[in-house]
Amino acid sequence: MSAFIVSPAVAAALEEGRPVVALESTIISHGLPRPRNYQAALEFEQILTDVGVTPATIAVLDGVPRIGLDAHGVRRIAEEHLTKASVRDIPILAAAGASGATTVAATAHLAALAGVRVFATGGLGGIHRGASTSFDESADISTLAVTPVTVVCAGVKSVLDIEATLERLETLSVPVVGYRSKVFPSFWLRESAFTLDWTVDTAAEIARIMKSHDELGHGQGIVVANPIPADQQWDPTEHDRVLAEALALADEVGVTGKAVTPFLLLKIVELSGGRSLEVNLNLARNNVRLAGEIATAWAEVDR
Ligand code: PSU
Ligand code: MN
Repeated sequence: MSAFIVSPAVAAALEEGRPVVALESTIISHGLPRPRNYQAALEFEQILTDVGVTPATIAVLDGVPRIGLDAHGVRRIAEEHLTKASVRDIPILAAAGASGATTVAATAHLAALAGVRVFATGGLGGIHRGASTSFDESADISTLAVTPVTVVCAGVKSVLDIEATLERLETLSVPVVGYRSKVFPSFWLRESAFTLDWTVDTAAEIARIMKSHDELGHGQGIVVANPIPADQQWDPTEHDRVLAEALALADEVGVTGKAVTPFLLLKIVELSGGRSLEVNLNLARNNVRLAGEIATAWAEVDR
């Protein structure tokens, strides 16, 4: 028996060379407030299904890593209080028969094991502020150094150290391309202070980069930075104010470790009266759509 289960729909699509996009479960369990998280999980899958792409939402359920969930599984990741699971937690959950919501790192890892090559998320985890003393660097980054998955994201949140995150991606030789943008986005905002070396304008171009990368790389992932459309971004002034408050609160409360990211995400929604949530949902939808296009182009290239 295989140590993980690929759903029948995902297995059939992979077998027939049809497009598949991986979706993570930590964004659902820990990144979005209830009950909007459940609607979002269903909606992300629907966006893909509508364009003929098979969604593969990934989680560990009762000790089994699952690539592609059924309706009951999607409900579980939204409603149960699942532990946040990174790559290192997967074997422990498996041995214990326990469940977990997978982070970008864990989702990318399981997607790659199953042969799914394109993954959509909201924002990538990254290097935290103060990491030079706390060593708080998301495993999302180190995992992408050894995992051949193309991740579509809206950059990383400005609660992180964006510059350090980009430096680390460079060190780890993970290609980063901006989608129709020369500037690395900062999640809720279209831009950050950091420009990118490479811009792509079409999904087909990204699929060709994936092909070349397979032939010439050493099995790293690729980061596609997809800024939210200008008319959907968060008001920059409110953004700066709320972020400063949320960071100060995290300090005050003394949150550390894997609780930091979920704490900040949910505090920011609260402090913004829900406005950051609408932006978060829009950028995630936008990433899912682009990932669908990339997977479709990849299915053509990978014949
Ligand atoms: N960024 C978001 N939303 C999220 C996350 C990050 O905008 O939900 C989640 C992802 O699952 C990501 C994880 O993989 O947080 C990173 O957590 P940490 O910083 O503890 O590695
Ligand atoms: Mn961390």
